Amino acid sequence: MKRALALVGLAFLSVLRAGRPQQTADDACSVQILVPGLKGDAGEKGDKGAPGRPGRVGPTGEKGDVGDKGQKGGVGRHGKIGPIGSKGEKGDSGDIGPPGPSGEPGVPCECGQLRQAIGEMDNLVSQLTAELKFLKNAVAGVRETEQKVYLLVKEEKRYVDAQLACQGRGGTLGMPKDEAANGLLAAYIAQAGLARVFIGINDLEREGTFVYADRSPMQTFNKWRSGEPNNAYDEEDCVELVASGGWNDVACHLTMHFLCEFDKEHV
Ligand code: GN1
Ligand code: CA
Ligand code: CA
Repeated sequence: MKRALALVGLAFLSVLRAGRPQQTADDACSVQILVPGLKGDAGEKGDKGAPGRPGRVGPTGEKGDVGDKGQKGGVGRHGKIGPIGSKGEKGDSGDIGPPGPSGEPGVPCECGQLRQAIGEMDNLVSQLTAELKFLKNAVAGVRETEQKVYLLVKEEKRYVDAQLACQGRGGTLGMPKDEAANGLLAAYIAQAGLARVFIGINDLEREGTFVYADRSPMQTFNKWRSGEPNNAYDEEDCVELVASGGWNDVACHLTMHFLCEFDKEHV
């Protein structure tokens, strides 16, 4: 502790004498004080220092100009197999092949007569079917498709009475739901020399929403004549088929001939 105080005192004195000439050792009353000497000459140039550490990474530079187009690369690997394409059109028939080898000799049988009878019956069935078709068309005056039988009724009735008359026969007013049925019915009334008949389509329940007589909604198929349905005079809620195949909405209270339709399943 004492030693520390002495050093502080010495330092104090050296501050007081700053600027005076340096004292010598012969000065009896002086206290010996250590003062730095004059600055020496510049030393020789040192050796080249070791290379410094790399600097920090600088900020991202501006995007450069688009470079020249590179050379075309080589053909790549095969890609994944694509989806199966749509079926192609049927090709032409091939040539008739060579005849096959002869079969085994048949077992002698007693059924020759039976076969002959079956063949004759097949012929008869075909003949009867043709005759029945003729009778249906020419005598009963009906037309048919695979599922339906159509009957043109040459009685003049209003729409609701026409529908009741068809129902009384076990059917409904005719409901052409595709081009084939509509074409068949149009030809039917044209052959009969009629211009128009009621068919089973109406918008009685909701104006503008036409449904078939069995209440099924109209699908995409329709044969409206140009400008129809127009609900003329604000009173046309029933539909007529004209001989050219078009549809027109007409007033339900008009009377005209009509077409009935029957399901073959129920005939
Ligand atoms: C007929 O009566 P008229 O010519 O205005 C038809 C309408 C058709 C119209 C087409 C009873 O009306 O349903 O929309 O032609 N009415 C009758 O021009 O046949
Ligand atoms: Ca209407
Ligand atoms: Ca109309």
